[in-house]
Amino acid sequence: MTNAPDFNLDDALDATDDWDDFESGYADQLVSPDGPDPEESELTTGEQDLAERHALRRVAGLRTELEDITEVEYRQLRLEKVILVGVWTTGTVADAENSMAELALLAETAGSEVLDAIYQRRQTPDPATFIGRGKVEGLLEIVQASGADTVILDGDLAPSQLRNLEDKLKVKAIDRTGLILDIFAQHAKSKEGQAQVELAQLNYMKQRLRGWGGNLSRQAGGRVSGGEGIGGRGPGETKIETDRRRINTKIAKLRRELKDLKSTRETMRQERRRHHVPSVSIAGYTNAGKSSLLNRLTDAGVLVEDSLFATLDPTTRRTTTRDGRVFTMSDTVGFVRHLPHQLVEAFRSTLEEVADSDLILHVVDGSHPDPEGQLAAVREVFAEIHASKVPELVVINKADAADPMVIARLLAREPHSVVVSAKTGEGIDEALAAIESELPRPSVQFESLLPYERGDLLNRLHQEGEIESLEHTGDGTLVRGRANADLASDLAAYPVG
Ligand SMILES: Nc1nc2c(ncn2[C@@H]2O[C@H](COP(=O)(O)OP(=O)(O)OP(=O)(O)O)[C@@H](O)[C@H]2O)c(=O)[nH]1
Ligand SMILES: [Mg+2]
Repeated sequence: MTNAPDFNLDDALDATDDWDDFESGYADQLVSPDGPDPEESELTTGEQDLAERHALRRVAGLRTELEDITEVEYRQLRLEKVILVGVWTTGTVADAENSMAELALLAETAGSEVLDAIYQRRQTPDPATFIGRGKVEGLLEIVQASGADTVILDGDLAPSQLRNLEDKLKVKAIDRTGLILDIFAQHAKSKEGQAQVELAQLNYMKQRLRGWGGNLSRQAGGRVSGGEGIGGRGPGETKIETDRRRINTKIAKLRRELKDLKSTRETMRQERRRHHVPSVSIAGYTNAGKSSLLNRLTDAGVLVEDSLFATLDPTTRRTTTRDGRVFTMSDTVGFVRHLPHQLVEAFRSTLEEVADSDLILHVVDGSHPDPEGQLAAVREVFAEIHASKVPELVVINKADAADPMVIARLLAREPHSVVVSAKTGEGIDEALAAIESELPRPSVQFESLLPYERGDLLNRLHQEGEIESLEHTGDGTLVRGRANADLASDLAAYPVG
């Protein structure tokens, strides 16, 4: 026995009570977008608001074509025709539709064509099939009528739920986590980024393997064969059929590699600390304009794209305040609601840099339908990576495209914020001034008379310290200002008078 799965698919299916025997006679009602879901009414006895609760709704006006991506990219990326499926448990209709719109963007970013999007109101997702079991029949008809080859579920599903859906629908079923992992796999460029994504994917697949018991190789359903499309990139499903042990070996190897890569970065970080160079991290929701802002603030020239998770590999630029103090500014991977835990774990060393910085520029897209939701989602990740203690300056971006009422609402809610447009340059000077005043200041006040042969100390002062006054005298340079403790102790060798 190379693997000892304690999971038995048949038992698991039995545990989903009447799944196999379930006779749905409701197909007609189910296809209608607002039809009731009689099968769930037993669960919610007394609830009369059935039409609302059980509606299998279509998301109105959802974009189904990749509008702003070129034909070439479109052909290259378009691998699947997908149907999005959500379960709406709490919140307003607008929340549910925003969530589905985001799922649609994610799917398009992964290269899919979204044919349809439906969601159902339920108290909790069905343990066997996520959406109500009766609704699966309706979904099957939509799948068949539209020619979809994949359904994407808006949630983090149990392996058995995905499996049940695949069995019923005869097409591939992917959850939100799998979709996001797939985008990361497509976008990772650096060695470290690729290793991080692969680690996250393997951890995700490892859990799925256990779920599928003896059937270790996940079969892609429908027209999509293994190795292609969402969930098939990266480590490659064809390679994982042997056993979990191979995955574990690979995970251990990746962890070692990542540790080595981390130590290189750690050295750089220590070097920066030794020289007391303050660091600023640009963080925020994906597509908020973080890379655009870095470009604006430092001429970094990094990739900007109207796509989710365009940036995966962090970029750090050395820059200076207008009075000449050196600091670094880094752009990093964007966050998203319910960022898969596997990714947070795998990207921990990248994210530690955010937690370790002196200031976080929290960029939020002021033109997004739910900027407050984005701020909250990002702060959840800050808490998870222990970055909540780092001073945060909120940068409300895309002022050129945002509703002034929304900007006013955000300003009232986030008093420590600046409003900018990385696109037009509006507010950038104010943002720079705010950043400069937030940077940690050298701690020691000093006054020295530096002999002219100590130009090196004067140089360091320009870079690491703050010079309040400087005068060239017959005996040397008379200089007064603030310096960090190290530099101040060197300067103390040259007291005035
Ligand atoms: N209208 C407008 N669009 C902007 C502004 N800033 C950025 N954008 C656009 O927003 C999209 C995303 O910009 P990026 O800078 O790539 O965003 P990001 O936060 O780095 O995104 P990821 O790396 O994908 O997480 C691009 O299409 C930008 O052109 C702005 O101030 N106004
Ligand atoms: Mg970016």
